[in-house]
Amino acid sequence: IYGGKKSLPGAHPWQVSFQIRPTRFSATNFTHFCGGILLTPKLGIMQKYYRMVLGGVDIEKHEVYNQIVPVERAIVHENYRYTPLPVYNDIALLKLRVTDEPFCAKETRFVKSACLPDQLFQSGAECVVSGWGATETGYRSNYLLDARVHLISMEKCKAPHVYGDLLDDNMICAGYLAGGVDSCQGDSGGPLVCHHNGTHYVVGVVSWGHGCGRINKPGVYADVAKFTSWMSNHMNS
Ligand code: 4AZ
Repeated sequence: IYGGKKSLPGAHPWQVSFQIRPTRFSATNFTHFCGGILLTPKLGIMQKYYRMVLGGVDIEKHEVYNQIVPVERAIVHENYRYTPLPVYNDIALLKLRVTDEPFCAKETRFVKSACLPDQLFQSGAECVVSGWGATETGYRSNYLLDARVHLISMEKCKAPHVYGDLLDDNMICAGYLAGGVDSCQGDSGGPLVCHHNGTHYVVGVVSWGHGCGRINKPGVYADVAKFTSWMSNHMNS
């Protein structure tokens, strides 16, 4: 996150840290790979997997509120395509493998599932993006950061000096054309959340962008509203 601040514990209870092992044989030493979003106590969304850590803010610490769950199954969108700029249909569903009854993640003050949008959010809406990705220092953050960003209209984001034809209708831009505040590498898979009448909705999934925080190169997100029927089809099967 560029231009962000340390989040408050419990402020992003649907935020997931997806972690991979550096080597095949090390039992511990998982490291943060990318973000994810808890959709239901049994499902999360993002792009790659191994284990998910829920409820945490400091990924270097074992926090008492952490829930660590392996991934049982991943469903990657059938039209996912990494070019790498742009990334098309950058969305996947991951089923949690929860071994203890009641076989799901436990909803707590620090772990909650996010809501899918049931209405359109207008451009200009103020939303929040969070993650452990790269900051303006060039390094990733061990602490979960968040930043306020605005939804940017397709018309503005499709301008030739912004992203032109790289954008498709399943993407949504957020940030500032002036640069400075943005998501970055390591945040991908994580939530872009907007609130309405006291409810938080996952409007976007961090996906791609030309660098981070650059002028006229805002962050590009998978537009969750365009994938809700794809998600419910695959969640029921
Ligand atoms: C990435 O590589 C990435 N500035 C994520 C977000 C953005 C750029 C790159 C947006 O995961």
